[in-house]
This record gives sequence, C-alpha cells and structure tokens, in this order.
Amino acid sequence: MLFNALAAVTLLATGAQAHYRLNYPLPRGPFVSNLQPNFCGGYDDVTTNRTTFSLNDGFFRIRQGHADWSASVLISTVPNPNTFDSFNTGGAAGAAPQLAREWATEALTGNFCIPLPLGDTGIPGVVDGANVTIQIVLTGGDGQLYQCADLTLSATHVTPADEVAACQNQTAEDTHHAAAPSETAGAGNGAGSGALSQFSLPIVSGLVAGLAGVGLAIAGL
Ligand SMILES: [Cu+2]
Repeated sequence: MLFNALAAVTLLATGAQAHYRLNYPLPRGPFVSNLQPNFCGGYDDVTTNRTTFSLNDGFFRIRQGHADWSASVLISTVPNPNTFDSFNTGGAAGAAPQLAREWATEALTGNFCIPLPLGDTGIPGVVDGANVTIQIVLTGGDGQLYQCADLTLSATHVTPADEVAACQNQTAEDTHHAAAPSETAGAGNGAGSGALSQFSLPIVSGLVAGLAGVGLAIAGL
C-alpha cells in the first residue's frame, strides 16, 4: 500500500512526460517537456531542417496524452518567426493571431491526424514555394503548450507514403503524465471521428472531408 502511494507520488513528481508530441511535420527540435509551455516549445529561432509540405493536401499528426483538449494552428510567413507577434496577421505586434486552423475541441486521447490544407486559408504569402512556420497551440489541462515546425510549401509535393500511412486516428488511454499510452490500434477512425469533426476550417467542410481526401490519396498510391 505504502509502495503504491509512493509510486503514485513519484509518478506525479516526475510527470510532465506526456503533454503532446508533434510527430508530423517534425518540430524545430527534440521534445523537451518542461519547455513545451514556452514559445515554439523552447525553440525560439527558425531552423534549416524545413519540411517540404504539401500546400493543398497537408496534415499534421500529434499524440495527445490527456483527455479533453483543444488545439489550433498558427501560421507565420516572416523569415524568422521568433516571437508570438510573428504569428499575428502580417507578423505585426498588436494584430490578431493568424490562424491556419481554428480552435477545436476533442475529448479523446491518442494519435490524431488532422488535415491542414494551408492553401485554402487564403492567408497572404501562404503560397507555393513559400517558407512558413506553423505553431500548434494545444491546451489540455496543463496550460497552453506549443510546438513549431518550419515548412517549405509545395503545390506539387506528394507527402511520403509512410507519413500518409501513419495518418490515422487511434484512441489511447489517458496517460495522466504517467507511462506511455497503451494503444487501442484500429479503434481509431470510428471512435474519434465524431468529436474530431469539430476540427474544421471555415473554408472546408471539416475533418470528414479531410479524411476522405487522405483516403483518396492512399487509394491513389
Ligand atoms: Cu501535459
């Protein structure tokens, strides 16, 4: 009994392992849990390891450890987005945050792949060949947590097959900052799609359409 109590305390103390991971496109640097509440998860400056990212058929994939979370995606078109202002409209201080994807909520935990057709946003500078940076903003009970990815947009780029294959929704146990989640592989698309359908851009009809697009892309390979 005492051991269990101590183990629980230890888990709480060492916690902070979970938060969320941005698994595609890859973030600016290795995951540092304690820095995830900071701008770009602790990586202030733009990197040279840009991901070539589909302008119109892109998506992002995260693993989220806590239930009941919300997320949005900011985008910056300035050369070195190194402050939150860089992710405002026009990169200007005092301007509104420049959202590539509106806030949406999800109850479940696990692996989520969310369409991100940046070309549909209509944001100036979000065009073929542009260097941009996205910042995932996620809140799931322990404050706002950030991850950034530096991208080069391409209208012709075909997302690598392994990433397309990994673009699935798989629910998992809430980790409560404890061990790695035990996956319920395959339960995904059905289980998550209802709530995930809240992840919708104003311009497109939402995740259902987005997932259908991914499915078509897979079928076309
Ligand atoms: Cu956390």
